[in-house]
Amino acid sequence: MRSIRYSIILVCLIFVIFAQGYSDEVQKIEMVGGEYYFESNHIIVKVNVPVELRVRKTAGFTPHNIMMRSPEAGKNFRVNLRRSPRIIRFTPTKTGKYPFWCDKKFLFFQSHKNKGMKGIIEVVD
Ligand SMILES: [Cu+2]
Repeated sequence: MRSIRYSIILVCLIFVIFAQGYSDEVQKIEMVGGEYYFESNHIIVKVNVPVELRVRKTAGFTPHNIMMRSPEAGKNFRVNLRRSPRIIRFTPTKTGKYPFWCDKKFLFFQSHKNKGMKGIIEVVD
């Protein structure tokens, strides 16, 4: 009788451990960067839930990147874009609106950011 009780407890424990492992939610977002925009340029994510951002660039020779400089909110990266998606993972740790942009610039021309290649990640509760 005692061993049955222990078996049941053990099975429950294993179930709880597995359930936790699989309940990890990930917010998957796809994005495209081109001349001179991001699609989408306004993204809404939940705070403290991991984000997987898949960003690719449109055809063409103009180089693009995507960057964020909000380390206080868990977002700090600069990734060059390619035709195949680059995967950027982060977990937003604070609510608010945080900018992202492309900082590429050709000679004395305007930066891509100033031409409109920018957006906002809005982190909500
Ligand atoms: Cu660009």
